[in-house]
Amino acid sequence: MLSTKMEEALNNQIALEGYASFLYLSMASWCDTEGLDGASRFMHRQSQEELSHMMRIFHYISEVDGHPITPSVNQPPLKFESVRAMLQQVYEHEQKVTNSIHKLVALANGESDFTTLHFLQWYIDEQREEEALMRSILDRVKLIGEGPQSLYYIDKELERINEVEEAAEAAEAE
Ligand code: OFO
Repeated sequence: MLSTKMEEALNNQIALEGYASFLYLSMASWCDTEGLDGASRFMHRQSQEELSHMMRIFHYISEVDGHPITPSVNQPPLKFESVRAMLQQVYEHEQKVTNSIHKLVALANGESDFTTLHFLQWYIDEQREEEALMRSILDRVKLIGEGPQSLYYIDKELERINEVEEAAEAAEAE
């Protein structure tokens, strides 16, 4: 059984994960209009992942007899200054999500809610991986630089990451 405070905090996390999904979907759409197919596919994948993070919490709240709340949709930005600025924004959003997960962990700990504490472990690992991935992408984007041809190489790099992630997922499913 969740405390009212824990239920509310988990519902806020649902909204944050949901917004991340919509933000990344909007980024995927912008990349597509810019002809950046690799970046668009990458952001579509990120958007789907966030949706699954949202649903994981949604089902958890139901499972422990709480009431998961479907969040309202906030309009994310439609355009982005550059691919680099967009990726930086993703990284910052991931840091915000990590902070929020850590606050949930602290709350669960303080309430001795060991079931939720255990449930949140998955998110701690996921956020560590996401932040590391985004940091490594940003490092590579910085190395490639901002010249006129750089967009081509950034897009190719993101396509390569898509392929690596897809291969990892396929291996996991076997
Ligand atoms: Fe679910 O916030 Fe990123 O991974």
